[in-house]
Amino acid sequence: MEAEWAQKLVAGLKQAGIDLVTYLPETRLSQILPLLRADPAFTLVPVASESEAVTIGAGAALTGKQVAVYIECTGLYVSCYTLVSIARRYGVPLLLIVGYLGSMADQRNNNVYAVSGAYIEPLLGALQIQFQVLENGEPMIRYDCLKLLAPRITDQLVVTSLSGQKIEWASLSQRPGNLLVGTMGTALGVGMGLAIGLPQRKVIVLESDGSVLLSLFNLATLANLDLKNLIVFVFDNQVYSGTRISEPTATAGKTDLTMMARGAGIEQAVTVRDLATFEREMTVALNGATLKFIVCKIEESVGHREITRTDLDPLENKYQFVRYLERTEGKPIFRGRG
Ligand SMILES: Cc1ncc(C[n+]2csc(CCOP(=O)(O)OP(=O)(O)O)c2C)c(N)n1
Ligand SMILES: [Mg+2]
Repeated sequence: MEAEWAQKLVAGLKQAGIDLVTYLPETRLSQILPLLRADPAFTLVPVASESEAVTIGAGAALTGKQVAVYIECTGLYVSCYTLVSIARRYGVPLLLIVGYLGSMADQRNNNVYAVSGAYIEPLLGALQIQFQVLENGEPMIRYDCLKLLAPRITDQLVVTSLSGQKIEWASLSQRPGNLLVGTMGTALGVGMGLAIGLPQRKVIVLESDGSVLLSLFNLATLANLDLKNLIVFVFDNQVYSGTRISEPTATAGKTDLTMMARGAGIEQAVTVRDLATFEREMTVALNGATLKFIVCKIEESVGHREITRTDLDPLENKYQFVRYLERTEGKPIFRGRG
């Protein structure tokens, strides 16, 4: 682990109010230990078994300590018993920081470690422990995400919101299945309509934070429609970038679009913060047959301002799009207009 990320992890723990860490050392995240030890805000409790890291952590949590349990993923196998019989049964809040040995992103992954890593995510699922896999933490920008998505498009329909979403997508993909809506608060609704009308066709919506905030009612409707052929990417740069003065949106404050989507009933809503996770979620979404709502936390980028804008007129785009649907769906859509 790079020193910078160790510092960020420890700073994050401190900011979250963690003041006691039980641990059994491991290799992948070990750079956090000297940092934790050097900071008087943390009490460190070394243990001899990960199972004990949980029981001691649970006892301390019952006294009001804010506890993190730092272990290797193999220690999750060791601590299943105490996680269930104490932490889960008593409902004790514990933050698990787990070195993901043998994960796909583990640079020292080999056949020995891979076996340890292979069962970790299903195990956490079985234990009903919410988790987030953190990759290298590099911030991502929208263009890099779209560059990964563009070559994966075959016959999917893609609807874009405005500003960078539209400009970057139009430059990366000139397919007739693109509907470059380009207005605020409308792309998600239009995408939902397309997905309803063509249930056998995958529809992808490229939304933005300001735009979704303007059409929050869509979330409740979408949750109850449960469209299985719709993928929504929300590129959340936390600003109204298209205005060129980049005023912060509500997501720069306390608002979390993933939580709002979940609250509306879209259980599959997830947040993605780095490119490797984006690629993984995108692949699952493209291959799957279920609604996906993926909030991509991105750094604001202004590269799209240098990209030559598409010369496609909105009506021209509509006709291209509908004629493409007529060809590929084998049915007339514009009837009797001659
Ligand atoms: C209904 C409406 N209100 C205001 C605007 C002015 N406007 C143009 S771009 C923009 C910012 C859009 O922000 P966001 O949806 O987050 O996309 P970003 O530009 O950040 O990618 C705004 C507010 C608009 N186009 N439409
Ligand atoms: Mg924005």
